[in-house]
Amino acid sequence: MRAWLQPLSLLLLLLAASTPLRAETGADLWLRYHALPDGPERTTYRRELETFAVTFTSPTGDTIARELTRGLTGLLGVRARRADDPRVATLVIGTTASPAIRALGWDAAFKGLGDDGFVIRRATIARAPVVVVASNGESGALYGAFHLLRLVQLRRPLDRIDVAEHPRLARRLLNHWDNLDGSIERGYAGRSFFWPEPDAGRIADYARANASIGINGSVINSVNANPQSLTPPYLQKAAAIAAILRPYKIRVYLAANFAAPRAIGGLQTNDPLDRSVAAWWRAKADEIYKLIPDFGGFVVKANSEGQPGPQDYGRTHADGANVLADALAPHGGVVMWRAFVYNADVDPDRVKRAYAEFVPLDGKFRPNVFAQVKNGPLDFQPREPFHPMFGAMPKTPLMAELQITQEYLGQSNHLVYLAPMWKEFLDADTFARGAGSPVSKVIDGTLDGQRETGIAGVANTGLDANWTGHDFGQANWYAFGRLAWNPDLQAGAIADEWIRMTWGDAPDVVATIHAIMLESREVYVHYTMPLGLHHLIGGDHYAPMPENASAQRPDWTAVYYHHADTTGIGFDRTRAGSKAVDQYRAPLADRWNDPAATPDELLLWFHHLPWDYRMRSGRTLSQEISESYNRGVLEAQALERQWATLEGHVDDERFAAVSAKLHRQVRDAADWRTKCVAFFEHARSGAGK
Ligand code: GCV
Repeated sequence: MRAWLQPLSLLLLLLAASTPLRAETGADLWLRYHALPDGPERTTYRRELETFAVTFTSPTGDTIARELTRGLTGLLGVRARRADDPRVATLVIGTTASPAIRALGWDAAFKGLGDDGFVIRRATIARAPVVVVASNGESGALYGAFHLLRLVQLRRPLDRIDVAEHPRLARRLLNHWDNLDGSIERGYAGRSFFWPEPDAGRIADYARANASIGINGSVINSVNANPQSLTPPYLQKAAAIAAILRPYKIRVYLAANFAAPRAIGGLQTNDPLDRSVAAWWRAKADEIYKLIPDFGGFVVKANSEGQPGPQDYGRTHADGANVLADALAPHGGVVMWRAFVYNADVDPDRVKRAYAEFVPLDGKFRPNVFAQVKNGPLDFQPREPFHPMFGAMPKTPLMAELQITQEYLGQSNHLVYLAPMWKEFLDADTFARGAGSPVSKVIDGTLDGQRETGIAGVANTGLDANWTGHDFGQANWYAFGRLAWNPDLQAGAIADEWIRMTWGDAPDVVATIHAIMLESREVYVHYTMPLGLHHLIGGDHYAPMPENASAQRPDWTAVYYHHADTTGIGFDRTRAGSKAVDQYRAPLADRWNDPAATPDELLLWFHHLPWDYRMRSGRTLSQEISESYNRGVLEAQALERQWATLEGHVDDERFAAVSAKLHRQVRDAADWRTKCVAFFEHARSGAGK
């Protein structure tokens, strides 16, 4: 047997773990591993888990051992020991490569789990009862170990444990919009831990957190990619980052600038059909794989918001994606070609343009190309219908892009739990193959038989002590990982896990925070952009600016979207308007074409309606808008009051930090109401014209 902790550090760990309500910075995320209360439950866990064996020796095996030592020692208040021999352990973590695991005869259980899946069961080894975490691969053993730690954190009994889990999506990625100078586009939690110099300690902790929720890839630079990121000095840094992430089974991906052949390669052109360009990308891929053998691939933002792309040479998105895909294919890499395009020449309605450019290309992309598509057709608004590309490109794997960083949702000042919004998207029925064709089945490949599957979340992490600026931003990182693993999980269940691990499991604490979280997204919608209104902001994407009419382009204004004037309000996307409804399938197209059949939540997304339009509530549209804003403010105040009841029930430091943020949120909500209600009232009455 081997003890991994020195006595002094053990003492400190135990002391720290057992001090209730000590000040906390939030740095430990949901991996706090605070000691369980003394009692029979803890005694049972100690008996079951005190001595563990990992059946394989590798960097990932060592990572698992370190995490179990840390986690079990903290939770059980006794030094967890690593045994070299599974026969003397009470907990065995292994892969099917190990004779001890094979001898269990569980072959049938491993079928279909892949390398990332795992089983957790009880067994008998050397005539003694053991808990076994077993997998086909080391990644599954890692995820299984974290799953077991989660079960103990949640105080689930292990006496009849029988778990078999595997992820529904193969690539579960974070996209970091981190610039090489260390700034972060739409980042609200401090500077980057990747650039300009990798912060090794922070990156290792980041990797732990990601592995604990099954995230297995990181795009480490912004999609607004600096071509320099593909030059040797930056590739060396990427390789250093990859080395830290590798034991946690996280692959590095890079955002590539389509103009790199000219910008850093000295070529005369970036034309994807030019042979020298193809050769340049092949050589670049070879160079990257020499440095990073498990490199995941490229994400590309092309012909979008001023970024270069194949259309600069009269070529299509498929031509552009394929040249990179061909370079990566021999190494097993993929291209994630973003569909965030909105060329005004394609269609007057911005939300229609991606569909118009991409759907005709279905079947023209190489097999290792994803189209990476935001959840909605505009841009991460508080509420959008799902993007009509989901279900419309059966021959192309679609990678869903969600935004964890709260660009349009109060940034790191407002408490908004995003899982309910993501569930709305994942569960939305596309009707692509008739009723029962949800987005989740488009992206997990089951609807159209895709081999490549994935989801990406734009990260909300930075160097702030608590990682995400707002302590509740952590919940969105956590929820993204859990939904990437299984899109069918419920938002409430995910919240409960996170609350218990992050704040404690006292019933009043769990119930209060649960209620706050589950309401928070709808509250935000009510006081900012109710009834399907969208983009009522200015350049900071934070403060209300319904009067915004003078951005560089019309589709960056607010007036382009709300069309508020004396006749009414809303964007007419019906067959009498922009016809965006017809990018959706029956029966959605007909439903959303008719205001009476459109849910209130999406009404002004699809319809321009008179102010006296009679709502389901009996109120006029104009009254309903004011009512939503008023309600939102009252609800925001209620969130603050609910939180206040937790004083003394959670640690003081985080209590105060969240209280301050909620206070600001209430003030901001009132500003939204004042500004928007007055603006729309003026528009209605024609005042100011
Ligand atoms: C990375 C929105 C954001 C931009 C972002 C862009 C994108 O427009 O405001 O900051 O750029 O989306 O997703 O490419």
